[in-house]
Amino acid sequence: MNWGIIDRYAKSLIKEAGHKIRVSFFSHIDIDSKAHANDLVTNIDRDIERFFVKRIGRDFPDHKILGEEGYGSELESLKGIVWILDPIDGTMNFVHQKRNFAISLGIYADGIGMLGYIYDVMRDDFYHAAKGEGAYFNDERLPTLETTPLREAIIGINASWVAPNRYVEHEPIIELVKSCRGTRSYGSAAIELAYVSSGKIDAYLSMRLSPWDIAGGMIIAQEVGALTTTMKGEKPRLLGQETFIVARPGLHKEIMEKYICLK
Ligand code: 2AM
Ligand code: CA
Repeated sequence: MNWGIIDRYAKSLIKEAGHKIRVSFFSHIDIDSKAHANDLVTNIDRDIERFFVKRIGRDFPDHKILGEEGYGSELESLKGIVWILDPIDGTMNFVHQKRNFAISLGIYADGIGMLGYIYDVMRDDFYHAAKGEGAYFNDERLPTLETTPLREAIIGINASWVAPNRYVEHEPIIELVKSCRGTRSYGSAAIELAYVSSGKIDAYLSMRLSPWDIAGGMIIAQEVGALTTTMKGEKPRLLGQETFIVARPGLHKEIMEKYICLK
């Protein structure tokens, strides 16, 4: 397998898709909801996923695609080469803000992350990594992350996990929020993973993420030495919704040991 060719191909496909998304703001955007009223999807999410599926199907017919909008393959395992795609991660931001969303793509070979991409479309910021070859922010090599104590850390967390919820005991999370330097919530798991990998925040946690939210970002995170696990401390399986945490190495342990109590 020539990963260099696939890497160049994927980068140019993502840039082309980003251009399509920016142009879409000049046309009418249809907004629907999926599982519930605030779970948004638009015709652009669907068009962009179809664009990837068509191109990859034409040029790499033996590769499989797992995409949020369901135009790819039905997968029961990650055998073979699988492109895990979120055409727009942060659809609510796409609809309400016209910024703060990303294209997220991870390319896996028999479940092993080989190439990871997060493209912050409106900022034209591109985060990418190849297994064993380091991670990059645009053309800049990202340094290996060192640990930060919680009291000096910025934590990416959605406020819904600080309120009573069905996944995690919220009192320890209140303590977590009080013990860190500050919190942020960007509304795109992919962007938060990119921000942890590039040192803009120090950890990100969520109780319910899908494979396409994290597949690209996990490969980038791994290359800079960030730890990515479920809240049980296991490797994410990337085949269904899971809890998720990414953090600088020592900070991951500190948060998991002191503040995470799953229900
Ligand atoms: P999306 O925009 O592609 O749906 C927002 O906090 C983050 O969580 C986004 O990355 C968003 O991805 C994701 N997200 C929102 N609702 C979700 C759900 N029901 N299941 C999994 N991920 C979700
Ligand atoms: Ca999405």
